[in-house]
Amino acid sequence: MNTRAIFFPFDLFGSAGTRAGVELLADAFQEFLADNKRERIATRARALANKLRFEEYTFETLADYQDWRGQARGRVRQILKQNEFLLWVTGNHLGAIPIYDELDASALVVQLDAHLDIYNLSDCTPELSHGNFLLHAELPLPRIVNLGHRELLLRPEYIKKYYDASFSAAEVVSDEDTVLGKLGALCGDAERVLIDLDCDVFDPAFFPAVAEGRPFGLSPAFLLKVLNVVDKDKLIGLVISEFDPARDQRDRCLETLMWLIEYLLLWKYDG
Ligand SMILES: [Mn+2]
Repeated sequence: MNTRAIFFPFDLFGSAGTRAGVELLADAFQEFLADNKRERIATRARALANKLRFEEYTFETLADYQDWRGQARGRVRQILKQNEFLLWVTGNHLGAIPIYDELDASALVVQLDAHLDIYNLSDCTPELSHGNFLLHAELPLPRIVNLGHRELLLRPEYIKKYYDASFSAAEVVSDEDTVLGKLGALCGDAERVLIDLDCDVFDPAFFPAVAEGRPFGLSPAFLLKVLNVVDKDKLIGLVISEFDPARDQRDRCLETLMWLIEYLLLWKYDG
């Protein structure tokens, strides 16, 4: 199974500045590929040789935004059909909607996000945005489980309309084993699993480089525990969004994401 690493710097309608995060990660990813190619000592990275394909989109002109969602959906559809592993790095979380559009209920999205993107409150725009895009995604939605949200106001019956399950950061912290057990059961029932990481799921102490950080978040290490309960053969992709490098401190958020990407790829290809 090859990996298609796609850098899709979409950041309209929320979190302007995250486009630069995608560009930075694209550079770092290419450096990672070049380093692996150059290395003469046999390292674990040999397992990745000829498996990774890099693609980068640009949004430089108005024309690039014409039918951005349809274009992206087409590309995602091909990749899913070819059974390639999808690494999709996008600007704001709305840049993940083409993937939600293309998945159906046979897939489970493990969504790590401080927000439940179904906001309909008085101060929210009814137009498509990074805070409400699940209301606009094509039906049927994939099954979605949120981990790490800090939502306090939305009512459970409303959340249940869109989410198979949701575990707030407070629930994760209070009873991590139970949450991971339930997550494992949900993954067991799914044919395919995709991890959707909105960087604002992390606590700002670990990850300051997001536009709207929220306190009481998760630690990056929690993600490793999530990977432990996901069946590797069912995992079809990793989506990353909302990395705003202008707010980074000495590149530690960039390093967090690159380490995670490398860890996941080596885990996938080298056990
Ligand atoms: Mn979010």
